[in-house]
Amino acid sequence: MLKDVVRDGEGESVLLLGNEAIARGAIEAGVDVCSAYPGTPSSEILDTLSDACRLLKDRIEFYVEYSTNEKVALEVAIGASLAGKRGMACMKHVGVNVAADALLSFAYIGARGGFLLVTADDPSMHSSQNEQDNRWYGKMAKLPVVEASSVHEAKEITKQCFELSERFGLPMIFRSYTRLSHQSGIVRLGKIPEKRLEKTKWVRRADTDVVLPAIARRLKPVLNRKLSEIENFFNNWEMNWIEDGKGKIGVIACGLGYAYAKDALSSLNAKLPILKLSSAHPVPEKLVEKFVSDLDSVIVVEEVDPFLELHLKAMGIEVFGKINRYMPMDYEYNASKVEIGIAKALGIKPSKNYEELLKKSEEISKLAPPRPPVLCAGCPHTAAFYAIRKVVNELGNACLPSDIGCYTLGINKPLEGVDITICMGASVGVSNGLAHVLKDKIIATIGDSTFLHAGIPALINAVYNKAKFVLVILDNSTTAMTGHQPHPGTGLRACGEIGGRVKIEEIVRGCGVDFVEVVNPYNVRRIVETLKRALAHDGVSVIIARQACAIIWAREKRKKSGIVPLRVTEKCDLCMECIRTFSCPALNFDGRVWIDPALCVGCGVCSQICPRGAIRRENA
Ligand SMILES: Cc1ncc(C[n+]2csc(CCOP(=O)(O)OP(=O)(O)O)c2C)c(N)n1
Repeated sequence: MLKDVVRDGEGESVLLLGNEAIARGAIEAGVDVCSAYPGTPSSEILDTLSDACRLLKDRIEFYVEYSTNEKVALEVAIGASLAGKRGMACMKHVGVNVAADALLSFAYIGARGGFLLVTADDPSMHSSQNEQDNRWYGKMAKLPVVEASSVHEAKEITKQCFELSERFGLPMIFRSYTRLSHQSGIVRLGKIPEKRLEKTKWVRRADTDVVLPAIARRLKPVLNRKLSEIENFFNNWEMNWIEDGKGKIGVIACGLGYAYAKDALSSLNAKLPILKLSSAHPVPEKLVEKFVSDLDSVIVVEEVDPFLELHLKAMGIEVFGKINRYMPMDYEYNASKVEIGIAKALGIKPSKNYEELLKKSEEISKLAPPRPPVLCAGCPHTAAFYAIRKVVNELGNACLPSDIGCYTLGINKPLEGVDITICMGASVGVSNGLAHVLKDKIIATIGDSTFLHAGIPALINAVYNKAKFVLVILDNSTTAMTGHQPHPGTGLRACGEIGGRVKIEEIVRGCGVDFVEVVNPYNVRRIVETLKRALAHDGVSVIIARQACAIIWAREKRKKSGIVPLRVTEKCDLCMECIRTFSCPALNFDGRVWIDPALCVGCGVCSQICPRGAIRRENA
């Protein structure tokens, strides 16, 4: 909990969320600048630091910001490092794709003040569009990647990363994942240093900081040298260790894989030798050689890709891993999956009949009614998608590219407002391509945070290359999906101060779009009519559907005037139009149609949809 993150209790043990532990590690390291673009499972790191910087300001001063996207976040932390300060940028795994351009070149320059990139991977894709393993970025960028096997280690390793970064002149990458970021564990607190964020004097070092080809050519071997220096260090790092055991087969486990392997070995009652690694890249080869010197083969426990496994194979070590199907190639691990893999490699039976257990659990889960995630009651995105669907039904067909955010749930029946989702900003980019080859009309949707993150260049492209489509910016004035973080359109900042507010309509006009209209999606007739005019416009047209996120809006309303829910009157003749076409979760049917007053936020959209005029405000 936050109170424990900011606790001044050196040596005390507290229960922290993995992401809180990472935040605490950065605080104990005396971080100067922290930046992030939110994304599950990384978001709570900066959310925590955003609160902590206010609570700790009399003791330790550090700067915190939500950046417009991950590339900017990374560059903010790079700026701090180049000025000799400690910088940390946090993002989810796919965020590193956005930031990669800066990362791969900054690696050549190297860190001055300690630099840490935290990437939170999402094995099993609990809330992500892919399952990429960001250790490959370490290999590609020639940067160290470290992992933790527990929440306490996450704190300790985060803290150490800043020192290691300064000692070796290397930007460090800490790879977390959902099960580490979102688990709670005991953490022994260290000291919170006392420090001010003093401004420093710029020292020009253009011979390393300007990566012109001639300079980059000179820096490349320097980077390789630094990487082998840190590999030497990792051979003796206290976060990597060997545990003795019996037999000729050992286990090499990386990060959280170590925790799974320990559980699995204990269930199997097998005392195999273990090499626990927290340095995923570079692989400390001398330590590995020492470990395998008495062994015939090793079982590798790592998530997601056979990253270590390939390296070990290249070292000539016989491996039981993913490639030869002892360990699963897809999805996250757990203790039983690892136990099954280890048992297979050892030629013994697992401690339980997991196949039977799995079959039983599948049967049991079939008994539970399916409960797919839905847009909230009163969500303005539902109203916008309702209007889009109405217009599309009149057209007969249309293509509906969309983007990533709460609104991706518009994919479901009856709205069916999402035909394509790829990555943040792609709705606009893909519409550009579709516009040149499709007969059908195109109505794209994108959230406000996503538009500011990655939608703008593609919109400029549409103006420049005359791509004709309608873009609806679903502006709920927050980054709802990841926990209501503010963004430049809201003007609020992570440090709690008011910032400069960027107006989306002004950006859109500035991009050269001449059809720009702001509508409230709760006004169904108006948004339908605007969509029709936008479709008739010759060129790209933008509608900003602006209405605050229902959660925030309803919270405010409850505090002020209170919510007056809607109710279904006796005029209802069970035509079912509201349930069939609008599907607000507050609407219910059990022989009669009724509205759950506990869920209704009083947006009134259902009353506009009802063809019989049977839905009215409670007090009307
Ligand atoms: C590159 C990248 N960074 C972060 C995320 C996590 N993420 C998914 S959607 C989203 C933003 C959602 O905000 P907005 O576009 O305003 O839509 P809302 O959820 O508020 O409807 C974020 C940060 C991601 N999927 N990809």
